Amino acid sequence: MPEDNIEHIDFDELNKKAISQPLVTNIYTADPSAHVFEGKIYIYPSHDVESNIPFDDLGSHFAMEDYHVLSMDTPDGKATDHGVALHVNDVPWADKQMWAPDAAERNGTYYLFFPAKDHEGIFRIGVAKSKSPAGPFIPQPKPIKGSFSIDPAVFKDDDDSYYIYFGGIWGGQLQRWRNGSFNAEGEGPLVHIPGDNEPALCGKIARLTKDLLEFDEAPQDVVITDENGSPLLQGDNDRRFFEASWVHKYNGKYYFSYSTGDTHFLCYGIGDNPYGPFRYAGRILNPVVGWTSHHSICAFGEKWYLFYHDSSLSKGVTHLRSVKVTELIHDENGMIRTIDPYRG
Ligand code: FUB
Repeated sequence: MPEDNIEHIDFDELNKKAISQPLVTNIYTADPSAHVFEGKIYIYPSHDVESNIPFDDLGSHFAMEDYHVLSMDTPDGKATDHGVALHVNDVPWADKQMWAPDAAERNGTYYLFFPAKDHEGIFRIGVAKSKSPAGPFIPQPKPIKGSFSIDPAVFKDDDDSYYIYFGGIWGGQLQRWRNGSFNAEGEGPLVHIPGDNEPALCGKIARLTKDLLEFDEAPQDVVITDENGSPLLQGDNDRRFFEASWVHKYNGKYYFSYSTGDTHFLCYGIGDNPYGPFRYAGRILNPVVGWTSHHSICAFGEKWYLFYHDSSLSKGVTHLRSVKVTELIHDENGMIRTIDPYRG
């Protein structure tokens, strides 16, 4: 139910049909990355604000300036907003657009991974550290060397290796790095995008160094394949990668999930190792109100949960979103049951 349809929506009715309600209403939040730290659920979202920047296909209206951390004792409990955890003014290399972040813990230190545009207008990924999962976080003076694009998600494997997944097309600039360096020509969202019959642009993965502050290897493609093992094509808009990478491990398999962007689905593929390839396996979440869809998947106790967002609280304003949570079910074959965010 993307933005072009919102004038037909009765939001009171829609909210009655919604399978879950915003976790907080004092601020707008989006792109929730959830983790269990110290026995509680910590959520690292974007903090949406009204900037009055006109809507465009590069997402300039997503002009976020800081991050707040939320926490909950249980998935059905009340969420606490811990206030500002990091502000763009405190990050020497960053200029604007503090988009979807993630966090990781190692040896009692918490690391916040976040994208922002640098002073040349190029998205980079930074790291900030704290002794508390709620922050405040102290940023590194420079972004991760060789980092680019948006939507970092950090996955810790059972052998204590940490991997960072990232990338997003259109406003996320992934297509501008297609040939290995930033192409300064042509800002439009579709410039540099492959043709419909070419392999789709891929999200990226790199193992992190032990201190979690740098890439330990050159980023590689995260390939999603179809039922015949061929890479998905760029024209396969209902299934190909757009942004919002996330990885979770279930019964020894690796699940790579992501947003299809302009077709508004959250989808996933299954692989045998963190690098993939990931065989396309289906949809996790049908379209929500608002253009974007972005999520995380997190176990708490015996159950799994999908953290996601929609724009129902702002009555359809695409850049004013609210984080929500609902249970996610893997069936007996390990397939994820598709979730409809509004009943009936
Ligand atoms: O929140 C800004 C951008 O919108 C995120 O980086 C994307 O994943 C989309 O949710």
